[in-house]
Amino acid sequence: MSSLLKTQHIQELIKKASGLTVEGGDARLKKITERFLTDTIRLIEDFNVTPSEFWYAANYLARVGQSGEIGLVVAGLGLEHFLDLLQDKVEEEAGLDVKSGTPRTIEGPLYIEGAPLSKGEARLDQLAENGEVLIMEGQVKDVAGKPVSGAIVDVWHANTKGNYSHFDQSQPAFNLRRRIETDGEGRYKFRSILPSGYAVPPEGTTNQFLKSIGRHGNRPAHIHFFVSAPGYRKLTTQINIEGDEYIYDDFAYATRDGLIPPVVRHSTAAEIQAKGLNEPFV
Ligand code: MBD
Ligand code: FE
Repeated sequence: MSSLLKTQHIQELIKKASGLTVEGGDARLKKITERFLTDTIRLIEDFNVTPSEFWYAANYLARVGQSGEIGLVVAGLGLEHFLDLLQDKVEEEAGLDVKSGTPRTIEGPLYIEGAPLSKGEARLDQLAENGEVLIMEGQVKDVAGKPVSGAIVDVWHANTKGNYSHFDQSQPAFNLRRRIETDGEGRYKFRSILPSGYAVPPEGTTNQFLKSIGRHGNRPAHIHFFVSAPGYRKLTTQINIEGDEYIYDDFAYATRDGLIPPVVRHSTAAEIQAKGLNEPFV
């Protein structure tokens, strides 16, 4: 079959529809629109997409928007992970040291700004939830190994059901979300409960698509971090909890080497108490 895309009429249509034949407007947006239309028309022609398939897809995108799940779809398609790999490459080509530090990985769609801020340490869990006690401590260093005092570690994670406060009405505001300012040696410490893995809403628009292509919408148990300090670029990353069945089968492809720290299990209450941070949030 001959290609409509290659005809003069369609080539002119794409130029006109992209705003390239008129003055004014954003030049970069025009070129991107031209590419978008060219690639979309090529796809429709090559796959013989029918009008009913086309309108089904358009309606699906509208429903994704209405459901508030666009961030989930982007993560599930691996596009958010792709942006990380691209940023690594951009920084490496600019001569920055991207290998010495903690790797970046995706933010995801569930961050909420403005978590309570404290110095040095924090307790994240506000409910008497029957979770395994989690204590994490560390030191923020720059890529040269120098401790960074006064850095902000903004941490957020799911509860034992895989749900995040703000998106889950059964949790109080900012449960399992805190900002911790590192001490004079760049150290931070927090106590919380061990999160469970996340699953996309089973009846949602993301899962509808994932099921249609034979995939699942599960993430391994993980904890998110933004680490920022004046004069440094912000790090967006996560850690995974080792041993999780989805650790190398994350629907959002966020697991990276260097982001699976060892988990040390303590068997007695006394061992946990000795770690401190025993006062619950009030
Ligand atoms: C999450 O908790 C998450 O971290 C990502 C990336 C996508 C969906 C849910
Ligand atoms: Fe998450």
